[in-house]
Amino acid sequence: MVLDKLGASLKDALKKLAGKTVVDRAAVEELVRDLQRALLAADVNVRLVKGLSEAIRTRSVEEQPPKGMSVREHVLRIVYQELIRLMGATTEVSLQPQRILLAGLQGSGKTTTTAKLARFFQRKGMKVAVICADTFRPGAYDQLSTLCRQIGVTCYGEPGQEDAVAIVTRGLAKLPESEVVIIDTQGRHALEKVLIDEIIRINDVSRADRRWLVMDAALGQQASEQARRFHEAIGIDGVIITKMDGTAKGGGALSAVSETQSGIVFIGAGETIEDLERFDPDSFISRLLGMGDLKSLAERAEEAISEEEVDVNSLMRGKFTLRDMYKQLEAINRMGPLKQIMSMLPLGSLEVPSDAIDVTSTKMSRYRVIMDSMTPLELDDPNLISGSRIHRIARGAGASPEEVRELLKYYRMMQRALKGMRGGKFNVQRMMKRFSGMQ
Ligand SMILES: Nc1nc2c(ncn2[C@@H]2O[C@H](COP(=O)(O)OP(=O)(O)OP(=O)(O)O)[C@@H](O)[C@H]2O)c(=O)[nH]1
Ligand SMILES: [Mg+2]
Repeated sequence: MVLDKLGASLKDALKKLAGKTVVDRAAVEELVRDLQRALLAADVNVRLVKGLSEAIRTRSVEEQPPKGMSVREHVLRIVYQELIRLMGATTEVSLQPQRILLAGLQGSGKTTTTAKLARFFQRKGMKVAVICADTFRPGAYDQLSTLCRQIGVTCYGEPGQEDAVAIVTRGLAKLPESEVVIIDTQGRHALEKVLIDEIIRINDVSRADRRWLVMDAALGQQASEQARRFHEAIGIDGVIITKMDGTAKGGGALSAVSETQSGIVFIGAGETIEDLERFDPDSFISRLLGMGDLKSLAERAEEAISEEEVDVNSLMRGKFTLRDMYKQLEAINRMGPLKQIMSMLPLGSLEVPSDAIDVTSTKMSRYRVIMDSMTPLELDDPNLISGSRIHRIARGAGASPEEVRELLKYYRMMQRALKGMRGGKFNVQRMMKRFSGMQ
């Protein structure tokens, strides 16, 4: 896996959060600092790291956890979503006939990637050809044609010819049969004007369908500037990051993609023609964090939200019965035992403090059992419940009268909290958090 080190430190940061008994502002702040450290060490753009930190802070405080999701899971989910956002858009690779123009600085891996891409489309059953439009590097045509020979792909070039634009025009005219044509261009060691001017002209004459920027993963912080300049020149609609196998600093190139308003299309992680991988932000982050399952946790939360059961309107009118509270407890239960959810997170060998999990979920299920032995009338109007009813309910539930009183106390606390909240944002989850604070 590329970026192992970044993955490890991100995982550590999340483990630390998972191990906390309470997830409050201070815990979020600590998490943000840990994430910053990890991302900056991998050379992720400073401005982007700041943006991500802000987003995590604000969203953790302002957004309400989806029904049935704990604050801890809510924060983890936000982190996950923001990391994905950092990776830019999800890209599509069309399998229609198309012309692809590759741009990039010297040595970024354009020529190698041209052959890798030819292989990719060839494997999809498409007829592929490439054009060597690099008139700058000596032996550029030989390098590309040698690679193409290995995979039986046509390579058009005119060694000795100096006009790259003319080569592209003639090449395209000679390759009418090809469904995919990939154009390899020259690279310079810096963003010289000649380089930019030429790529603009090649882009025009080739009428390229895709303009992909090839960037070396080791670029670090300079990656953003480079991406921006190429984007201004020809409008980059996808980035290919090469040499991800050889650096711990790939975060710079990975995050530079946000400068182009596009996404990472492929990742090169090796020198052979087969070493090209499609890039999907979601699965990349999941793999990086070692939490393939976090995605399914997020999906479960979406489901829980869509099964909206509590009549928010009646709650807003001030009517909050034990029945509503029961539904809340059920929603939480539907998410599965907290323990199971925690086990989906990348905690590895970490022991989650059991009082953070067990007491809360045990108490929740106790409360549900107690409510099961109440009459419908009592559930709708908890004020009816006093003296002898308390004893009856307790007996029916195999509980002590004390427990029933505790439940009623909790109910009143929630009711009060709701009244105080009317007109403001409705957040049963936050109340559920107080629930765990009551232990
Ligand atoms: N390890 C590794 N090496 C790579 C990868 N991609 C390219 N390389 C190597 O990087 C070096 C430069 O690659 P080229 O494809 O020649 O780069 P270029 O952008 O065409 O360079 P110029 O034509 O000079 O601008 C070569 O030695 C490649 O083998 C990769 O994903 N991993
Ligand atoms: Mg080259």
